[in-house]
Amino acid sequence: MSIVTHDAVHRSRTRFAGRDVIHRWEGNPIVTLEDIPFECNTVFNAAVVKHNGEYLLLIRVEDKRGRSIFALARSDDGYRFVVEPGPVMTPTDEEPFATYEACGIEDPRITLLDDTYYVMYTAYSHYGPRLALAKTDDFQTFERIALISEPVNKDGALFPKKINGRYVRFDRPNVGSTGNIWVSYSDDLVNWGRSEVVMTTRPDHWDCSRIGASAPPIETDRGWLEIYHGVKETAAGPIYRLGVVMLDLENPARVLGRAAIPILTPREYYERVGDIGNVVFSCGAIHDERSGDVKMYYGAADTCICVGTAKLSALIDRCFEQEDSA
Ligand code: BMA
Repeated sequence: MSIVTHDAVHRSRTRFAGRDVIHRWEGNPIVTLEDIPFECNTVFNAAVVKHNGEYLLLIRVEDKRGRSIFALARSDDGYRFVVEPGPVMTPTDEEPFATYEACGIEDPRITLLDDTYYVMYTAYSHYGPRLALAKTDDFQTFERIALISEPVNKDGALFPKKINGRYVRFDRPNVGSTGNIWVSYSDDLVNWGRSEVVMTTRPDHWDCSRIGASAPPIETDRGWLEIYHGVKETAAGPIYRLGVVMLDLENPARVLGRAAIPILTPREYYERVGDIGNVVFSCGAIHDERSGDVKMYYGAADTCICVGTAKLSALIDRCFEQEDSA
């Protein structure tokens, strides 16, 4: 008689997971509800930055009433994090932000640009999601700069460099239930325009329903490497996966190579089961120039945070693989 134990199932899942170019850390998940020292409902995803030698996660947490807020976690090694006792950023009472953050602040992305840490995030209200920008020196206080899009727009990520003297961001205006990745430019971080579509959903792929920028882009010698998320609507609901694309350094609306297959797809139990199952959703990655490793942080099933690694070179290669090798 053969008894299939949970361990055996888990081992086979882990082998299966080797298909993804991102290697999941064996200690995943790294932040769960039990790690948050204050009461809340669930843990979504996190922006990441290396600051004074420490890894910082700015974590989207849903409070007990159901609005998202941000908590901060610190780590020396990028794997073991300690979450600070209280939230560091919550919806403000100050206008004009208060009206548009009434339902919460979501999906932060941190970019270091000209010695300033910027946080681009989604301000959520009953008018719909729109993009907002704040800055911080210490990750304890956040100065709001501006609301920088109209609704419905999400997945804003600021580039770490100006291009031709202008600030650059990705965004994702929605058209009904679909949406594509766009790029917009600004002289002052407040007024944005010259918007252009970067890339669209692909009808016959894993990213056929909606796409959006995930991590702020990483500069490489082949172009801007962007880790993005793609959604496929199915009879059982959406599946969120992560993929990569390479964009021209001078003109990020020009796609140089786009991987046919995802770099990470939900397979593990903690990615399959949670508040929203079958979700891997990244808001940030750290590239270590010395080792060539990328640590990608991602929310799993809108319930916990995980980390996975890959060589930068492997992610770059993926962008240029031939479609028929998929
Ligand atoms: C997106 C964002 C993410 C979330 C995902 C799946 O729109 O809100 O934070 O992980 O949906 O629910």
